[in-house]
Amino acid sequence: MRDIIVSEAMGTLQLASILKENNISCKIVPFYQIGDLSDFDTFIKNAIKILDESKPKIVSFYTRCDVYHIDLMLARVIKDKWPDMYIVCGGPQSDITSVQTIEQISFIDYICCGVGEKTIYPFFLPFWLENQI
Ligand code: B12
Repeated sequence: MRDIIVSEAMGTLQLASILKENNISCKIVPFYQIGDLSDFDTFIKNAIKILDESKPKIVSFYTRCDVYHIDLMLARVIKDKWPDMYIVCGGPQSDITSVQTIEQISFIDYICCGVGEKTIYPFFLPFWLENQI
């Protein structure tokens, strides 16, 4: 837990705690827990294994310029394997490239711009309810 607090973006932690307070389950998976990015094939295999175990309705990326290419490569693999899984981006990089990303990258379903504290619960609730039925 301490590792996640030290390494994970504060924005992600804030949003996860809002979901938790509202009884919507979510899991934060930092890239370093998935694997070593220099061995990308294993990194992808590990990511698929993690997602296969939990089968989330939504995968959300906190995007930053230094890792946006990784987010997008992983998102493409996820969408190919699970077309019904929604892929969402938030954070500074998708914020500034929101129009270009949505226009050019078909496997990104939503981009949440700006701060997310007021958006996260109303945005996630319908997906959560759909999953409960
Ligand atoms: C604090 C900070 C850091 C801290 C991070 C501490 C931490 N654990 O979070 C430190 C010093 C470690 C850091 C390092 C780096 N940083 Co920095 N950092 C910032 C800073 C000043 C504030 C970020 C912040 O916490 N904001 C407050 C939170 C609450 O807002 P937020 O992050 O935007 O998150 C909100 C939204 O994005 C949205 N959101 C996000 N995801 C989602 C998902 C959904 C579904 C929804 C609805 C909403 C949503 O909701 C969140 C909560 O409101 C910003 C500049 C700025 N003023 O924003 C730069 C900034 C984010 N950093 C930046 C960069 C480049 C880096 C480094 C890569 C620099 C480097 N070369 O090493 C490293 C990366 C380190 C790493 N691997 O994590 C850039 C990113 C630019 C970009 N286009 O991506 C920024 C924007 C600075 C800049 N103007 O260049 N950084």
